[in-house]
Amino acid sequence: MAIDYSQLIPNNVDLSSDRRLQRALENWQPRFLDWWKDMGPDGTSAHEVYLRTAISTDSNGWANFGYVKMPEYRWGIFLADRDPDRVIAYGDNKGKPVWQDVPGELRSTLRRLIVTQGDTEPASVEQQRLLGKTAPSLYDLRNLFQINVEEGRHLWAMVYLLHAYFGRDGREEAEEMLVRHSGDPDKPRILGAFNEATPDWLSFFMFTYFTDRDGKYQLASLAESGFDPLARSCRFMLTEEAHHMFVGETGITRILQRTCELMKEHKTDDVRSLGAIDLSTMQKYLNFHFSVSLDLFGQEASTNAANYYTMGVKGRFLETRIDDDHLLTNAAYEIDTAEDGRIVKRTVPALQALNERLRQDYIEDCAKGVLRWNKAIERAGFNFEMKLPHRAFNRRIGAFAGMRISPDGKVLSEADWTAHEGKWLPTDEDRAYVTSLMGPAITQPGKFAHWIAPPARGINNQPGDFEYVRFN
Ligand code: BYC
Repeated sequence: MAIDYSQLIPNNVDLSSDRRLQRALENWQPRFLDWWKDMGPDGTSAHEVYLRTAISTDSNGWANFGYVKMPEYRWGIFLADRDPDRVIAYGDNKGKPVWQDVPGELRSTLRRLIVTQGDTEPASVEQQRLLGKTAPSLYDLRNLFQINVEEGRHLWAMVYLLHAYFGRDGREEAEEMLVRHSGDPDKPRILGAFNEATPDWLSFFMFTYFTDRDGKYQLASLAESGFDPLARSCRFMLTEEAHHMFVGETGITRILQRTCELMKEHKTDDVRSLGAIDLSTMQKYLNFHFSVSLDLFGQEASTNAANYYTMGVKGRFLETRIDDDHLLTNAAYEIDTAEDGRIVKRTVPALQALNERLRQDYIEDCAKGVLRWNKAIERAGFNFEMKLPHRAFNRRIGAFAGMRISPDGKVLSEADWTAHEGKWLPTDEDRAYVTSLMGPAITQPGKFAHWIAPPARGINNQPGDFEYVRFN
């Protein structure tokens, strides 16, 4: 269905046919805009940004480029097209038609998942609020803003579901989305990674590589939901997520390229003296963002995850492409877990291991980008390998929470950990150094900060000196 842009809230859900719902969402809209003004990208209301806006949800329509003032971005409600033959692919309800409404017994479970998902979206916008002040180029500034408006739209996607299917409770949850704030000591965001700061562009690229990728895996699992409106919302959100991860992967590649260039030119590893980011600092940031993102998958053995699956609420990554019985009642899965202070392998019922299985899919996906980063370092003629740390490293959720574990997976005493922590995770000094590189935003078209290489190509094939953002 085409998106109707003539409405106050653009949508492809025929919103005007349900006046109550339309009014409720039109009431929420000004509160969203106030939140965007207060908590969204700082001082940007007059900028005109070369943004991609969806005009329909098919492959031709979702990437339409043009200049937009961000507060005038048409945030709306876009669901992927309905497949009338879709059936639940797994669990006790396998083979039954998907639900177009919320089954009563699944109401609180679904609400909770939708709220958890929705909460991350505005959280990330809040985390990135100040980054525009230090953008390394107009190209990067534009990408930041593109991500910000799309995360705003992803919040709309979840708020629509809450309003349309969860009555008064849903409306209350939608209000709370704008009341919790990232890092707020009294009203924090729900999941840990979304309360960490994103104070600099190295953190931003790591976040979009690692944390947005958790988004990909969680959204893909929810795209398998038997609750069809949720599945269709997530399917469309996934099309946008790919660009966010691209920004992360290429951002890191460009920093690595610049660092290697300077190492080569000056025949030294000490690129800090040359105003660039050294490889070991990049590894520490990687360790931090990877481990914090691993926590987002929940417990290694989880009865919640088993229940979501059995009930047909949340599936596995690409569920329909997996060749098994999609019931998993007799299947087993080996997980890493902790016992008596040691890391051990245990075989558990596969249903309980679904969070861990998704985490494993995610880790394998993360490793692909690391391989490409290492190729870039190797091509530049250096012998340094970026590595993903062990899954138990620096965890706060799950079996390894509270344990001290090195990046190569050795259990350490507190003293050993303290002695080495500064080699593995960014220290205050590292953070201060990276922050010191973040100068005032570079706003001249085609110019880049000293510590990052230009991208291989422009957005929508625009030339290198394209004016991605116009300041008014
Ligand atoms: N932090 O049985 P478990 C994105 C709690 S990112 C705090 O494992 P379950 C994006 C848990 O709530 C994707 N608490 O739980 C990226 C439970 O509490 P109760 C976001 C945590 O239910 C970048 C208890 O521990 N989407 O889109 O399997 C930019 C037991 O654990 C955490 C989703 O997360 C944690 N990390 O939870 C913008 C999808 N982990 O019941 C956006 C929706 C667990 O004991 N959420 N707990 O009080 C879910 O699917 C699930 O809630 C979880 C795992 C994956 C979070």
